[in-house]
Amino acid sequence: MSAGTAPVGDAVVVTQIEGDIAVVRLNRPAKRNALNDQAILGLEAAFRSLPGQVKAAVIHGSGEHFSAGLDLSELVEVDLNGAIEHSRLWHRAFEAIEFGRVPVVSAVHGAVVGGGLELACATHVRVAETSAFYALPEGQRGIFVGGGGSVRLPRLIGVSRMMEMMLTGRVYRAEEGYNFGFSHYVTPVGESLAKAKELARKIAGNAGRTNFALIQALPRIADGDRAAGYLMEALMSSIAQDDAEAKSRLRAFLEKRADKVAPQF
Ligand code: 1HE
Repeated sequence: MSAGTAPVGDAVVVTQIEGDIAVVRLNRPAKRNALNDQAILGLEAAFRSLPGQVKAAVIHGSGEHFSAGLDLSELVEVDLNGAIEHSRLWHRAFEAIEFGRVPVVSAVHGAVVGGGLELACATHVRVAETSAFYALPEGQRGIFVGGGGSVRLPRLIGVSRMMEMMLTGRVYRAEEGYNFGFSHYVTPVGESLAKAKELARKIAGNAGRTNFALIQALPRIADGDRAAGYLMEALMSSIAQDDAEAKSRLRAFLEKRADKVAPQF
């Protein structure tokens, strides 16, 4: 078994608190972590109720795959109103991840497809095992992305590549996905979770206001117009700088007590 571990009880989403990080696990390996309503509601609840001590989180999946995407058995009988509600439910849950209180690192392996890929793309840092593969089979199933994929993926990989993936059913491998932005790291099989936890711990050690600026202000600045962006940046950088935490970190560097920037080969 790779990044996944044995399922715990019946919960579809399991959260464990490890010091200042939360580890959230999709726990439906028999269905390849296909995302049913229970899983989406479980993710939303997990990210909306993180204890105050938690400063960063990790998401990963039990079994041989990160996620097979939407549980297709839930879609067959849904009418138009139900379908809109369903998509809006996913939007709320994934917004709770992307614009929640803490930065989130995903550890992915095996299938990272459809809604599973949309979920991974709602996280801030993605670590993929060499077993990971990416696809948007919605195109072949006669549907469209509904979990925010049309908003998030073009920003990561471009409209053209997303269109090609959906039109042709293209499956990309881990290294290919790394090259165009699906993941920031590629690890050997079985090592993504440890790497994701290491990164989450590092992120948890950042100044709180810096993490806030990165997950709340930066994406809004990037989405908005330049003039508003410069203003927001001036405000955000001043707010971060004004904190005692920033002042003590700056002093530590000037007094040669802080790490230098060093390449990690
Ligand atoms: C499922 C699902 C699912 C597996 N919904 N039940 N996603 C897809 O179109 C991907 C569909 N799944 C697959 O292509 C494959 O299952 C995998 C490549 C992910 C894994 O293959 P494998 O051989 O390891 O597993 P399997 O034998 O195909 O599946 C094991 C069980 O999980 C089986 O059920 P069982 O009762 O026969 O044991 C499968 O039916 C079940 N299963 N994937 C329901 N997706 C908000 S919009 C988002 C829109 C989308 O995400 S569309 C893309 C959906």
